[in-house]
Amino acid sequence: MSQSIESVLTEKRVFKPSREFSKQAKIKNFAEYKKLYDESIKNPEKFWGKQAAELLWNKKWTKVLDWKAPFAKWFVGGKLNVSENCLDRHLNGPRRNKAAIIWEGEPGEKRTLTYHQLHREVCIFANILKRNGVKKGDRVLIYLPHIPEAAIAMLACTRIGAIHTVVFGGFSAESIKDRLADSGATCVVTADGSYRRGQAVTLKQNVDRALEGNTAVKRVIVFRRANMDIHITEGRDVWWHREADYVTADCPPVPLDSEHPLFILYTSGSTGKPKGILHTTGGYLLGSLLTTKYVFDIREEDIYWCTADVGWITGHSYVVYGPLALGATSLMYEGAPNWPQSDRFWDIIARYGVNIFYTAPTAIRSFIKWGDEWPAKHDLSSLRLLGTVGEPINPEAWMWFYEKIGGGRCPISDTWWQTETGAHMITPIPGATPLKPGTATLPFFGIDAAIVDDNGKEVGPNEGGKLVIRKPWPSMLRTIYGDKARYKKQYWSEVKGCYFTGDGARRDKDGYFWIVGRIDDVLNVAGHRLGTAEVESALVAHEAVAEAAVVGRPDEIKGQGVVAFVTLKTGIKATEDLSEKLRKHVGAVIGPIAKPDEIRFAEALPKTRSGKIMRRLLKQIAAGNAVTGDTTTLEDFSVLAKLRASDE
Ligand code: 6R9
Repeated sequence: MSQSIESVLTEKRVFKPSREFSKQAKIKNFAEYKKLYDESIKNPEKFWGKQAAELLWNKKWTKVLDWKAPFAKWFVGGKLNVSENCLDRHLNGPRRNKAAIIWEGEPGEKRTLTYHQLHREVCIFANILKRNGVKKGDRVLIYLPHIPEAAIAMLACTRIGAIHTVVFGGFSAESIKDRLADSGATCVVTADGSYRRGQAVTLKQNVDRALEGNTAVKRVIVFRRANMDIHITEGRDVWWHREADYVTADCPPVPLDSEHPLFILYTSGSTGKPKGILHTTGGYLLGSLLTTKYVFDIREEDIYWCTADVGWITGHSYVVYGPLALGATSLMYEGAPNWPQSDRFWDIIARYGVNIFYTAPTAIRSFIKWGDEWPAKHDLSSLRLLGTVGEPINPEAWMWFYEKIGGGRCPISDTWWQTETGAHMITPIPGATPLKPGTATLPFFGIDAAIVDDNGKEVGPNEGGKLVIRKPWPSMLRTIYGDKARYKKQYWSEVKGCYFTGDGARRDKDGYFWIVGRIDDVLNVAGHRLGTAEVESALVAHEAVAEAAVVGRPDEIKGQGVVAFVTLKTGIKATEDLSEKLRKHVGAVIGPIAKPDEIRFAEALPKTRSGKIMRRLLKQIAAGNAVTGDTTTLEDFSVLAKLRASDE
């Protein structure tokens, strides 16, 4: 990892936005960015207070920030409704009949929902929720494919003040079960199934399994997507389309406190259980709206496409809330990028005339592997701006994206941020920021980012350290749901007075941030966060396993792959078959993305004298490197020798 950072730090290529792009952009040059940034940092409350006018308030706030570190309240006393901001306020003008969501299913169906239509669907579903007993403050778990109904269900929750928790459709029954228990959800919204690479995926069946023994969930609302035969539990399960017959399309939005919880989204941390990141109404919406406006520089007539699934924070902020709050047209595609063949994305861009395209480095690396002939077949000239998110982008992948997809004319917004930050934090402003391949460049307005050493002191140019944020910002997480102590410990105790991101980074002489990656026990597999402890817990839960240690190893496409070192219970034989069983087991417990790429059986794991597994050594072994550095605390040297031997 540090080697790759050395090489990117010597990156000399600089790409300035073209005059043509800048002329029409919201922020037109670097001086303009700098002036606004400096003002925003000198007096953040004044800055955010002014920006809050972008939202529609039912009652204006009286105080911008109430900061009792590390607990923040933004826009105190204000009242607003997210769905009213995303829908109703666009209805009295030319946006009324503009496409809000353009959707394409994997098998090829097409749907367009105008703002008027989306508003109507959201009102109907909000009434369905109410009819089924959902009230303000209740938690609703959404487990849907990437279809407009996911956005409709989310917005319907916000309309009545219910708190949604979206679970990615690729997650397992076990994951749903954990999230139901932690959030205390009383209603689940799901579909019979979904499509992935031509295969129908059973969603309702997973929900049924997750609900075994659960008495808290009173209703399961099922959308028909894949015409599958499913089991209906009478008294608990209802069909979305049948319920729609019983309600009207009239549902006034409920004015909610700025700090009313908006959603909980679970993400991996350094322990075995994912944590519920809580976001609230006013600050989150302002953050997602402002970044969508400035970072994607969206124009009224644009077609904007973010390829993320709504099950991730990127889907929340940049498929649904940011673009809709702004009155933009957001494109959603349900399926895989290589279905039915490797040019599906380029085909979509050409057919809809997409202007702004936001995707992940792991996808870009796959595109490169599939070959230049796929994008070359399509007219991509509608594109004006590109974006990436999820992990550091290798400079060569950046260059490929810039040239082969952007035709050398589109700026790339490499956006660094997290589930916890709610919105972009370090990112170019496309009309203003000179770009260097591989860096997310500079902080967004109002974001005070810094790199510090172990003592919390800011480091000099090109010195590595911990990436922290020194001031609160509106779209920050408010807590870990139900666990304030963990929130404090996880984010606000590593570096005094600062929010600790979990990432390592450096700044170059121009102040640009180069993110190295996680420095905690979190892996980044194909842009998705995965706790090593989560995979370990899943493995240890298997009857054959005594102990497990999971590490990442560099992977050309996924960024990181998962390698599990496993010791078995006495009498159990290490076989190929068992290895496959364990991989499947992890897939079933967490979800397919967590399946280890390799299981390595070992007689023992290398440990320090105090009993801590020495992951650093395992990482080196997994990557096929020689073991270097300090091994003096290693309990039993023969363990290391054996692990090395098994490598040969
Ligand atoms: C939005 C999202 C957050 C972690 C984050 C970092 C990595 C995200 C990045 C990036 C380098 C970028 N990350 N964007 N690293 N450059 N542009 O991905 O949220 O799933 O919570 O992951 O992803 O390591 O800490 P989340």
